[in-house]
This record gives sequence, structure tokens and C-alpha cells, in this order.
Amino acid sequence: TSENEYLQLLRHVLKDGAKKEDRTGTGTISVFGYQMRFNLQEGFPLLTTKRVPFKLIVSELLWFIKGDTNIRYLLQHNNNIWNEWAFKKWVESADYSGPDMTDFGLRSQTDEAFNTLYEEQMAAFKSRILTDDAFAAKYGELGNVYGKQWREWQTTRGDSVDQLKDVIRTIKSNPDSRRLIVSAWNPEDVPTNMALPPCHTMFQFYVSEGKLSCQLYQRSGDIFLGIPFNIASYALLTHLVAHECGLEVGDFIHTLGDAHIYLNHLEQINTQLEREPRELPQLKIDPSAGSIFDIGVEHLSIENYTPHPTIKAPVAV
Ligand code: UFP
Repeated sequence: TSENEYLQLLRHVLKDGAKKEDRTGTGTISVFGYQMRFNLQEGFPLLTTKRVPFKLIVSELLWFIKGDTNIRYLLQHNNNIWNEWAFKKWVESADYSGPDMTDFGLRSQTDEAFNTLYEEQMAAFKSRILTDDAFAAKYGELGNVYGKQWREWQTTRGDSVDQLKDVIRTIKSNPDSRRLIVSAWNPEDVPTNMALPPCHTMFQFYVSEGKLSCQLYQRSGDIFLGIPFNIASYALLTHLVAHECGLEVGDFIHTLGDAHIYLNHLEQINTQLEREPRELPQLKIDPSAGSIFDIGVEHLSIENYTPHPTIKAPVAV
């Protein structure tokens, strides 16, 4: 199946990657420039050689599509993947008076006593985001992350561009267009207004013979933890846009810049490579779902997903 595209990337970087230091201090082996192609007609590319949490992928993508940049929606869907970024702003603010949380990412992984304090503070933070509107508006907000750039790119004229709506309109009216691009990389925002400069930098659609394909340029990819997530997320986006435009799905092409394996993921990768890939699952979109901008998590499900078990690994922060 097309899962082999991913397994080949793992093998390629293990074999030909060069040692490279990185921002997080963890150390990587890395290559620059790589491309994978997933034929979405063959099944939905959710890896089977380890379990990938589909529900988190759905709620994060719908959050982007809504143009939402506040973690409250994610927390309402039990999705904790962006919490640290919001929490950081909170504990560094003048309003915070709890125990010192400097370098909480690293310290919570290495210092058990600190980790207890951290988990208490994080739990309190989450519950306040969910229940206190004013607090959520101030401290749940991540700034100009994906949702903002996709739906409400700020122009120098003082208005904004809804790139996603525009690209969908053009796919419908002029499917042969070679300008079907959405960019998340806003050089004006990158140094100051963003928690994390976007990893999925830009994507382009392409229509041929009634099928919609999508290519993503990802500037930086954590091959073991990030990329399986990113593949599923953009495959889902391709399905949703195709559904919206009355097209079948074609290919998802994943182009990578710095494609790296963190040195503390090597053992996990060996385990994964020993496993036999299984049949890929299928995506089901509920017929009552409505437009791409109204779709809810309850409308999307995955069928026949019988992966090998989860493989845990530390996140580089
Ligand atoms: N990363 C991904 N996919 C993502 C995401 C982050 O692989 O969707 F948000 C990884 C790539 C890199 C790190 O290991 O997170 C970001 O660090 P940097 O900005 O230094 O590239």
C-alpha cells in the first residue's frame, strides 16, 4: 500500500541522513528535500504500522478550516496538542502567580517533582480556558497561526484575504487554474506574532480527469512523530475540498524540506520497521455533513482501521 512511501522515507533517512544539530538540542539525522505520493483512491493514509489518533487530526483540521486560533475549541474536543503554546504565554504573563514554570517542557520530562507541579498548573489552566470566557479570550489565543492565515490573511491595505474560500471558489469555476495555492507562511508575522513558525508552509491543488490532488510543502518534518499526523491531516483536507467541489480524490503529494529523525526515536523506528503494513482504512463523510465550513467532527469517521499498537516517543520541545 502507499504506507510504503512513509516506510521508505524512514529507511532512506536512516541510511543516507547526516547528523545535524537542531534548535531543541536533541540532535537529528536529516536529509534536505524528499517527496512522497499517496494515491487516495487506494485508501486513507492513516498509518497501520502504529496507531495514529484520527480524532485529534479531525478536530485540529476543522479548527484550522473554521479559522479559529483559540485552543478552547480544541479542549472542548479533548485535543491537547496546542496547549503548551498557550500555557507558555500564560505562565510568562504578569497575571500568573503560581510556581515558576520556566522551561516547563524540558523540566517536566526530567524532574518528577516539577512535573507534578506542572501537571497541576496545566490542569487548572485548561479548566479555566473552558469555563472563563474572558480568560479564554486572552490566554487561549495563539495569534496568527494556521486558521488565521488560511481564512483571514491580513493585508497592508487593512482588509483580509480568505485564501481557503477563494481557492475553493476557483477550483469550482476554473479547475484548470495553476494558481490554486494557500500560504500559511507570512514573513511579516513569522518573527513576532507566531507561537511556532508554520511547518506546513503552503499547499497547492490540482484538478485532472475529475480528481483533486493536493501538494504540501513542509519546511521541517519530525519524521516519527509529526509526519504521520501531517499526512493524515492533508489527506483529510484533500477529501473535504474534493467533497465540497464535487470531485473525486487524486493524489496527496508530500514534499519535505528538512526531513529529520530525532536521535531519541531510533529504537521506536526499529520497532515500527519490523511490523508488516496492513490494509489502509477508508474515510467516511456523513451525507448530512453540509459544506466544508459547516462540517463537524461527528460527520467524519474512519472504517476498517486495524493498526499495530501505538509507539510512544518523547516530543522534542
Ligand atoms: N513538526 C512537524 N509537524 C508539524 C509541526 C511540527 O513535524 O506539524 F507543527 C516538527 C518539525 C520540527 C519541529 O521537528 O516540530 C519544529 O521545529 P522547527 O521550527 O525548529 O523546525
